[in-house]
Amino acid sequence: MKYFKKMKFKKIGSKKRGFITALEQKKNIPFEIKRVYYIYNVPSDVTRGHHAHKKLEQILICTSGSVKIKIKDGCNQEIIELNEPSKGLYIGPSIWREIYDYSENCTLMVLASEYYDEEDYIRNYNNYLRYLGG
Ligand code: T46
Repeated sequence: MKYFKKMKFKKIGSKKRGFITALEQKKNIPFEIKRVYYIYNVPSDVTRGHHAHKKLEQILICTSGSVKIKIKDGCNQEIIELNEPSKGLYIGPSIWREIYDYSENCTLMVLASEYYDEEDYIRNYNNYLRYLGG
């Protein structure tokens, strides 16, 4: 799978008892999960991200609160809001992301297809455009 895609996961339960959402690699998660990390306590005026990855695939899930993600592919851009633990955003390789408007109670959980590797990051937008250009 490439590029980016909004995902909706099954909510099991009821308003009365609460809900469970299960994530299973190679089932509703389209890759083997090698790493999970989460981002939290981000001040509302901070924008994180500002990078693309060469190989990494990730799924972002806002397990509490809300956050916005600006996605760019070199030509177009789209803004996606995550505000439900049963919703996710798949981001494949070569996609630029900027993450902002973290609500006070936001916890952004990320499932990643690879271990952390700084060599996989493109952290400069001009270098990103050059990378896309081949
Ligand atoms: C992404 C967005 C959604 C580690 O040591 N291990 C890790 O697994 C990660 C993710 C980060 N780090 C270190 C690297 C930096 O020294 O934590 C520091 C902050 O990382 P960064 O500035 O890349 O954080 P964000 O929030 O800008 O980006 C992160 C991920 O790095 C990135 O892959 O897509 O969250």
